[in-house]
Amino acid sequence: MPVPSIPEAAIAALSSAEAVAAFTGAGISAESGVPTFRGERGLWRTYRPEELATPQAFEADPRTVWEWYTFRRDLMAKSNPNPGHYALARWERHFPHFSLVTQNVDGLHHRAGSQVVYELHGNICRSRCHWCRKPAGDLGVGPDGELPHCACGGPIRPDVVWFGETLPARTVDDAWKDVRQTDVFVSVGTSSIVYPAAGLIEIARSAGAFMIEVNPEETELSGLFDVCLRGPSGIILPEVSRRLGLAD
Ligand code: BJW
Ligand code: ZN
Repeated sequence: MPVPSIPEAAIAALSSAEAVAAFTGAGISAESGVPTFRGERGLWRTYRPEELATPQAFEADPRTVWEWYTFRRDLMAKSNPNPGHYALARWERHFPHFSLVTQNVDGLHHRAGSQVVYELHGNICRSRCHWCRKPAGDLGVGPDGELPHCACGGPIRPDVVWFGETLPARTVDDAWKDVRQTDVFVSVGTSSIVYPAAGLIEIARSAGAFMIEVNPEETELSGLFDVCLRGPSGIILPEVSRRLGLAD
């Protein structure tokens, strides 16, 4: 794919920014081989996240929910960060204030070298008790298919945020505070439909940030952005870095 040209307004805004916030979704990991939930190439179309990623689904059929997560854990463990993840890790070292807020549970930002990542929806590698919340390392389904349980008797589950559940309060506080103060807000690879996370886009806009969207497709909230860069983030973000004079 030819490298798209980046509008001067976006480069000017980033060049003069003191504070930059990046907000990422499943699309940034698509080029690492991790399927998105929705959109043209969303592989989980056979599994609707609205049906499986809920406490009700887990309580009714923990085996099926665990099957989905075991499959995804294995896939994510085999995946590697792509140039989009590495570009954002480089931005953390470049901008005086840089905040990385992700909806992703795959840990690829950390593996690309980002030091501080606000993980709004948890992390798929970790497990915890569904009842008492006690951490349970990376415990999953046993070799003979036995479902893991906590000492309290509760079922162990992936430490992610399902529909109807609240996001981690401290992470939300920190991320929301940073976004209210940012000069430039860059949304990457999200369909912008899952709340409260997508609300960050509206908050940044209301706070007067210069708004950049990176996504091959138009999204629900594209109208709130000053510049929409239509293409894969693994190509666009390194090109923005190059225009900013940052070596990879
Ligand atoms: C590329 C690309 C490339 C492709 N480069 N881009 C207000 C209004 C309406 C509803 C609600 C509301 N507030 C709350 C709700 C309910 C609900 C909700 O939002 N529902 C919507 C579906 C309508 N929200 C919740 O329930 C949340 N909790 C909550 O609100 O608590 C308060 C409360 C509690 C109790 C009662 C009442 C209120 C929790 C939401 C948790 C979401 N969890 C999941 C699963 C996480 C675990 C797991 O991974 O299994 O999080 S669902 C799933 O969606 C996952 C994602 O993080 C999230 C967002 O998806 P994302 O990242 O945007 O991915 P996609 O696939 O949608 O989009 C990919 C994009 O990439 C596409 O646009 C492509 O074009 C693009 N792309 N290739 C760049 N190469
Ligand atoms: Zn427990």
